Order: sequence, then structure tokens, then C-alpha cells
Amino acid sequence: MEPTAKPTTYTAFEKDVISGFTEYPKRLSSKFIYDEKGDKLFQDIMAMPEYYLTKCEYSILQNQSPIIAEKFNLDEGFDLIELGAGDGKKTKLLLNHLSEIKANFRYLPVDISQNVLNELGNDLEQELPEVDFELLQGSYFDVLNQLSSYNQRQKIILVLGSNIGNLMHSDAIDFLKKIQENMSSEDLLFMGFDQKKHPQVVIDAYDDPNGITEAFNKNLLARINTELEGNFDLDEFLHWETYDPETGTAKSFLVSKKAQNVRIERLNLDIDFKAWETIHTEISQKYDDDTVEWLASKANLSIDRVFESETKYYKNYTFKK
Ligand code: AVJ
Repeated sequence: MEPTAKPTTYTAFEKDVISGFTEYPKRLSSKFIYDEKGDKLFQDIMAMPEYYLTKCEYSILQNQSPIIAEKFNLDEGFDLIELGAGDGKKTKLLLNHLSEIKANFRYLPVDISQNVLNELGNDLEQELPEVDFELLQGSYFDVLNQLSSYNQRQKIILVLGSNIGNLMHSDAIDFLKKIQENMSSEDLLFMGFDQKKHPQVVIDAYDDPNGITEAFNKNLLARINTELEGNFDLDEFLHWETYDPETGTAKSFLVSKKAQNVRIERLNLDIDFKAWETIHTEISQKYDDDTVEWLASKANLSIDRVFESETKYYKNYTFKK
């Protein structure tokens, strides 16, 4: 008789854990940090004084919304589509301005998390009851594909927070290309890019003294423990941040403090760590105008305008097809 093989269909997280721990050097993907606890830790990061990115983008939207909106089709109307809307704290500054000038538009926040969207929906009803919105749960590109056939109005696509920084340049170009394919010639892409700056400022933003970023990074191991029955001892790994001022790449690692063996029961996986062996978990790319222009050109987009924070730490760009 044939042995009955147990069907193995792995989730995206499980696949990433298996490949990441079988490859050398070891790695895990930062996109899996964001479960409920990871979302909460990221909120805490955004509130830290060292994490300048959020404050800078907030000030750009607070001070420059009137100029940002100049190229929106205020009369004929437009759809404002936000990829990865989150709590919408920064976007509300733009929504508030658009509502004040009585622009004819609809806000379409896209997020992978229905919880996050429901909260945003409640906030909008309370704070901006006059704004017409529709919550769209899903991955960025499912939704974008639907929307390009959806209607003929101008589309303004927002990607805030320098979220693109988690992608290596080749993946960032693919991301921009997919957006570009869903744009028409009158549409605009508005996107945040964290800039190169004093290396110490970058390091401080990703290595805070209270260990919030450490807990955020280690949430990958915590998730493996709870969801996949792993036995990682979080205290036996340290959070380590590097920044290469030449390439502008900040990198996060978890470093094994000793030789150790970890078991992930649900994956039937045993992992050996040598003393001081690394797990690479995240990149947070920093840019300059030339690099942004190069990425855009590779995706057949061109920079329309640049909006910079007072400190020049952070910039938002509008792009056209
Ligand atoms: C949400 C990707 C923009 O890289 O700055 C914050 C995530 N990681 N602290 C970033 C993050 C560590 C953040 N992004």
C-alpha cells in the first residue's frame, strides 16, 4: 500500500520561514512583522522622537497640501487611492484641505488589514463626515487592477511613509512599473522617499534606546513561536542596525548571541545557529533625487514636482506617466 502523504500547503509566512532559514546567510522578510502586535509596535515607532520619517511627512502634508493639490482635477473630479492607508493620520491633512476647497473627489483607502480599515472608516465618519470614501481590503495590485477599469476620472495614487524603502531597487522598479501600468496620462502618483542624511540620524531612528525597534524586529521570531510552535529564546538574539552611507541602505539584523539550536515544530524544522550568526530581516533604503529619478525612469515615469520637509530629511514626489 502507498504511504498516504499529508498534503502540505504552506502559507506565505511558512514558505518565507522555510526558505529564509535554509538559505545562507539566513533571512526573514520584514513584511511578516505586521501582525496585530507588529502593527501596534509600528504605531509606537512612529511616535518615537527618533523616528523622524512620520513627523517630516506630516509636516509636508500639513504645510504643502494646497500646492500638492494644484494638479488634481478639482472640478471634474478624481479618485484618491491610497495604497497601505494604515491609520490615515497624515492623509487626513490632505483630505481636510480638499474638503475645505470643496473638491469633487472620492477617497479609496486600500489596506491588507480589515481591522485597520474599519478603524479608519470610523475616524473618517467622525472627523470628516463630508468626505465620500470607500474602504478597499486587499493587496495593492488586486485593487489597482480593478480600479483602472473602474471609471474614467483622474486617479491620484498615494503611497506614503517611504514604504518603498523596504524594497531593493530591482523590486522597487517592478513596484513602480505595476503602478505605471495602471495609470493614464492625466493620473498622478504621490509618493514618499526618505532621504540620505547624517548616518547617525538614520541609525538612531532604527535603534532606539527603549528597545521598541528591537521588539518590532524580534516580532518575527515571536510570531514563529506562537503561530508555528517555535522555541526561539528572544533574549539570545540581539537587534543590530547598520547603515551604509554610500548605498543609502539601512539594514536590520537579528544576531545569535551563542551557538544554539531552534526547533519549529509545525514545520518540522531544526535550525542551527553558530555563535554570532545573523538573520537579515529588513532594509530601509534612503534616497537622493538622482536615485529617485533613475528608479522612475526605469518604470517609464517622470518626476513632476518635489516637496521637501524643512530639514530636507524626507521628500514627497509627484510622478506622471
Ligand atoms: C514602514 C517600511 C517605512 O523602514 O522605516 C520602522 C518600517 N522598520 N522601523 C521603515 C520600520 C523599523 C518602516 N517602513
